[in-house]
Amino acid sequence: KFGEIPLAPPDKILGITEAFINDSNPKKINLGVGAYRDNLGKPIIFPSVKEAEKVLLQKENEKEYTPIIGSKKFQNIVKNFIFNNSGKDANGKQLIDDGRIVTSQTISGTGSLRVIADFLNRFYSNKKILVPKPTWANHVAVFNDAGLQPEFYSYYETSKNDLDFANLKKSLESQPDGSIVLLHACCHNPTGMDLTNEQWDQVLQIIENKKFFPLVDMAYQGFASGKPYEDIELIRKLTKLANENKIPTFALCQSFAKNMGLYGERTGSISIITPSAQDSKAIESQLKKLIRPIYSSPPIHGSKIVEVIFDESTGLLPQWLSELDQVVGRLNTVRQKLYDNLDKSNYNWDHLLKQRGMFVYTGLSPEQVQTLRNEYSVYATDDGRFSISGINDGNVEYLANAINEVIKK
Ligand code: PLP
Ligand code: TYF
Repeated sequence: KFGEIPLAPPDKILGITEAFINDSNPKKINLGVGAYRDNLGKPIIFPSVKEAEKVLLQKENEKEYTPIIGSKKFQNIVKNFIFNNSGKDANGKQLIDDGRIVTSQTISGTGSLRVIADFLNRFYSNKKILVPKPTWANHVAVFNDAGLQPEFYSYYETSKNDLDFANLKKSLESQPDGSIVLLHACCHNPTGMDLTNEQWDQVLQIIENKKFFPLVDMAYQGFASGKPYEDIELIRKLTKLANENKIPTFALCQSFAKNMGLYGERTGSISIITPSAQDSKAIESQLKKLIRPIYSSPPIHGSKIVEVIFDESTGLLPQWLSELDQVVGRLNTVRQKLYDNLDKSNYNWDHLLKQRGMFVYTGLSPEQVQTLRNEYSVYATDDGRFSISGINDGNVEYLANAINEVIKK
């Protein structure tokens, strides 16, 4: 009955912004949500995106529904962007040419995760999905709601502020064959710590041996190196293994929210690598059947922006890549500035410089995070994750000082 519906707790990440808004301290800093801010603390629209919107304003002459899985043009852009960078990734190209990749536009990365989770729940033999500990909180919520059974594998050792690779391997090896395993492509959320190429090789060997189904989440492509084409080493390894039929199938969730700043446009994709072109036909048809009764078809504005940016005649692709590089450059600068201003006499902060992407995973306790919030109006999630785009020249010293005071207590 409606009168008996219990109150749900606020979202662990988005709830932080609500508390931040209600704080009247002029020095307050929001390090909660992972969305980019410039050096003045303001959200941005990439100039290349604005240009693309101008093109659309002039040329767009319909707002028709796009097909259930998005336009062919968008699908092909995504396939080539991720699996066949400028024709240079022979393995990805082979999979595309062989008709072994089914791509659908989705409602950003979250929608992509939900669609593949629903799909796996419907068609995959195994419901267990292994996720790193820790992982983005919404992963667990999405998989649970889709009827899968998330379970953690070791990933990070908070007491050492470092990856726990030995236990990562052990915990994967102890799992039943055929489980689904979630991998963060780069800029692991929340820790910012990724596996090295050699470590990926070892993990992929376990995945091959145990016949796991890899599900890759790539929300931060470009944020590790500043260059999207350099951040897809894991995908390159997987496409090679798929061609060799060692890991014949996997799926990839991708989003333009962060790297093109299209957060609210909800523009992303799911790609499923299948054993054969014939399987692709069936899988694509089932994907349509699954999506149609949920939201029928995806929104078009964001995907049209992507289409214009990738249209060579506009010249916007190199512009976007250079703007993305600048965004990542600023994040690296504030990461370094925060590090420089932290008191290292009694506390080791070196892990901050090993982490990549939008976050630093400080290792501060929930109590210390609370103190930062209550006494300094510094808002971060309870796990000690700081979204560093909230840091800028105007507040980095205040922030570092607040942290220095809190760890003295
Ligand atoms: N996956 C991870 C790890 C994320 O951090 C995010 C967003 O923060 C997403 C997926 C999905 O984001 P969106 O739905 O905005 O594309
Ligand atoms: O900061 C994070 O990890 C994310 C960001 O619809 C986010 O939770 C916020 C809203 C949304 C998707 C992702």
